[in-house]
Amino acid sequence: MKFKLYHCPGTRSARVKWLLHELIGDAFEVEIVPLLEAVQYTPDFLSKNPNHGVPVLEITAQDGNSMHMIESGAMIALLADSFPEKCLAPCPDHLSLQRADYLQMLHFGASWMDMVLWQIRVHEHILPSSDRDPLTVRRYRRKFANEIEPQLHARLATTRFICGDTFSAADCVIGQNVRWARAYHLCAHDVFTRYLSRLSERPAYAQAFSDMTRTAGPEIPEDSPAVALFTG
Ligand SMILES: N[C@@H](CCC(=O)N[C@@H](CS)C(=O)NCC(=O)O)C(=O)O
Repeated sequence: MKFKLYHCPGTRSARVKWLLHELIGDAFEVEIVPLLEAVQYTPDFLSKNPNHGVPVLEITAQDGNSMHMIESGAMIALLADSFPEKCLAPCPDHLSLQRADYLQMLHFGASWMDMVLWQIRVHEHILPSSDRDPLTVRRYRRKFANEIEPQLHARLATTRFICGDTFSAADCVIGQNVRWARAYHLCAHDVFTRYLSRLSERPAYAQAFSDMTRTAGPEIPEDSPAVALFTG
């Protein structure tokens, strides 16, 4: 199998880049998709992902057939299971509580937690100012602080990683989300600082995030063509 990741630094595609580095080092191709230049809305990119987002993971089989995966949670789950010798996911061969907890945290990160952060992002940084809804931002900031953060805090106060004392692929999702949340001044407690510092000791983590050169904040420049094309 060959892998090619369509990626934009500082976005959800870093989750998948991180896991690929954990699993296969540098043995995959990366194509940068400059989201601010609206490349995700070109016909060529839309033919790969009609939802106009990164990550896209192109998987090419030995017979030359290929497909595009367009959901980061599915990519993480598939990749971790595909390299069992790396031990980044509890074994799928039999039903175990560890496997149930791991899948639950992976999907909690890629769907529920992600959804809350995305609402904040959309209404604080992406929509044109006339379309932004401060009530939505307040609601989801409150939801994150009162419901999401305490669940993560309770886990990380007693274990080194999100599913216990062993690093798993679920940490690639939750860890990237915690970084994302901190850019919005959420997950500010020391327990999250210590979690990120444990994660950052991993060479694959450093590789995944080393391409983040943007020094500007999370705001999208008003003159980016992506603003007018953005659909939510
Ligand atoms: N559910 C998707 C969400 C992907 C997504 O929304 N990616 C954002 C970057 S973090 C994107 O590419 N947005 C560009 C756009 O919607 O125009 C996943 O996690 O794989």
